[in-house]
Amino acid sequence: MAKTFYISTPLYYVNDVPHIGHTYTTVAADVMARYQRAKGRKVHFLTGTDEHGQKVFRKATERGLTPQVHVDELVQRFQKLWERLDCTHDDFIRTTEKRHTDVVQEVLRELFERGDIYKESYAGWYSTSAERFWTEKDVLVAEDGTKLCPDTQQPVEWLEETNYWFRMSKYADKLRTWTAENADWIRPETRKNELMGTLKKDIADLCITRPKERLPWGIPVPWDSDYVTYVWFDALLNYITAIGYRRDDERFAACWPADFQLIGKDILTTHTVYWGTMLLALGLDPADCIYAHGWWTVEGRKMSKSVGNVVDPNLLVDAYGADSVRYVLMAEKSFGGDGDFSHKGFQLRYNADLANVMGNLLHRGVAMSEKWLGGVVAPLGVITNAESELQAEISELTSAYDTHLNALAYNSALESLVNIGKAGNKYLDSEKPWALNKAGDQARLATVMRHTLEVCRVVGVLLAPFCPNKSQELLGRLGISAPTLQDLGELSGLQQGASLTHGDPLFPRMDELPATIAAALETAAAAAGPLKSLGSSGAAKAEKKAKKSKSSTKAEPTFETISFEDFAKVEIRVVQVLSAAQHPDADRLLVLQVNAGEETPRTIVAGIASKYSPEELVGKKLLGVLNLAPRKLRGVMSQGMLLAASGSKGILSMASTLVDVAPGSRIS
Ligand code: ME8
Repeated sequence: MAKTFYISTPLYYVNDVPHIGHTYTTVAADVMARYQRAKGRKVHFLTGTDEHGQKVFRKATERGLTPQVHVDELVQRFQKLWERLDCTHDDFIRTTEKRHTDVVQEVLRELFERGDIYKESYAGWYSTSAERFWTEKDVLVAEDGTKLCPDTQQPVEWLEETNYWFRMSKYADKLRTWTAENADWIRPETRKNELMGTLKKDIADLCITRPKERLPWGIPVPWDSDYVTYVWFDALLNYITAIGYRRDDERFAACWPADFQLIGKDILTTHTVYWGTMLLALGLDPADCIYAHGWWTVEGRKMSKSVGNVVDPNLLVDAYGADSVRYVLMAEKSFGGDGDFSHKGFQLRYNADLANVMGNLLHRGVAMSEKWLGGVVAPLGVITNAESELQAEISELTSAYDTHLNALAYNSALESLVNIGKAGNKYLDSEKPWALNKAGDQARLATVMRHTLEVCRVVGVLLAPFCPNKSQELLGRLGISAPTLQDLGELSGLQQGASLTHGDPLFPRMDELPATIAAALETAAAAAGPLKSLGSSGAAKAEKKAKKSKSSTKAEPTFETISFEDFAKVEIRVVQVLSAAQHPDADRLLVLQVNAGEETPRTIVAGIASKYSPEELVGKKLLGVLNLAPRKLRGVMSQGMLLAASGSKGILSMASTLVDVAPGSRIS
């Protein structure tokens, strides 16, 4: 049976609001899936959502919903977005589906029975943000001594727990050999080098469960109901459970190994070291190629909910249309490298490639044929050097497009496509059909217009994987209903005499940003504005006020302003006091255990003993700064700071919220 071309995206965390990062990977996979289908390959394109884990459970609880109801609702945001972006995935898998969970349990049992999974107690640095343990040598140490998760750069905490472990170390050598022998397994080269660095170090065993009492929302370990599998061991297996592993051997054999597994560079280790060893343990080969693409920033900054610069792809589709979004994302940066998204950049790219080159060529070709040749596809006529040269150039660019696209060099493929459009425009400029018309040379005029339209056809066909709707419209205007990649290099594929349709510009120039985008940018600027725009005039006003106050009886406090971005960095959350005790070595201090909405309680040491007794604080919901670097206060490590109103005589009141809200709620 012929091998099915199998391409996958990561399973996105269902809790996250889909943004241009997710869109980028899924559109890249879709472009490739469409291109392979156009080449006649049978394709399986898989995407989906990762639906288990602590964060999902916590969010569902906050909303007063069961986790399943919560994820059933949230998954639609991804499903609807992919529909709006015309993504043609053949399957959308959710890790909560039975077809997945059943097979995960089967795999777990098999690995356990053969000794590749074992139970052991462990103490290590636990990262709540990455939901995984790290060893002492893995963790990063901040300047102030705080230990940080190497993946998320968030603080880690010391945790001791009994869990099940996968013997990843046992398969490390096999993975090293696999990496050495399969040059294309990890791409691009930078990521491969990164992996080689990781593989030079010892590979430890992998903790693959969490106690159910700490993480109730996961796939139960089949032989021990006190445990559930940990997110990665569950989620990674989707790539094979979705294609019939242990359920449909024929289908599985046709698809696996995957041709491409597309991921972002953030999840390289999990997809190489974890996933690679898991597959080797199951006696399966890793994918042919895992491509870890680069990272998008937005308007020069890391995308972040707290900064408020997360770009909603729905807004982009509303304003620019799905095809333009797909095109610009794929054209704006090299696949392996990082790139910055800006609306100005979007407009420039759209105008430069789509409006000025491809749209313009089509407009010229059809308008001139209408004006001088009755609005039909003219005969090829007598070929001169100009057509032979054009033919050679188009053939070369078409094959460059193919080479680039096969190598996932999307932006280079599009560069070749734009160059095809440019070659068509250049040909038209140099052959001057207006002069031929004036001179009454109808035969030569027909040849030139026909060849111009032939270039439009090539543009239309090669645009299809990126801009499926515009491509269809373009080709429809040339009288083509079933485009094909066959004979693309030949400038003779149109039907002589077919009617041409002029219509509105295919890619109208965008001289101004769409109103909705301009409004969204204004709102974002206003949100960040008041503090930022204080700038010099605000500072001058504050200074004036300060000077004035010197002469008055009571000085008004003056403040040094901070930027909105600085404020956004502070994580203030509602914390509930679980227990409180006097500090063993300081009368002034209390040592509190608080629930901050995380998996384990935090210890906070606070200088509030003069105002509050330990007993009266238990159960109270207070406000705490959680991302202050942990520090020792008289020998006890404090993982945050409580907020309180204070006056000249010390603490007046602890700060809290007006109504009862859940621990972990963010104050912003
Ligand atoms: O990691 N630039 O899911 P996730 C480019 N559930 N791509 C980006 C991006 C950015 N700024 N931000 C996100 C998970 N992505 C796990 C995966 S797989 C079995 C489990 C894209 O929702 C990129 O593809 O955090 C990245 O790898 C992925 O979204 C992470 O998605």
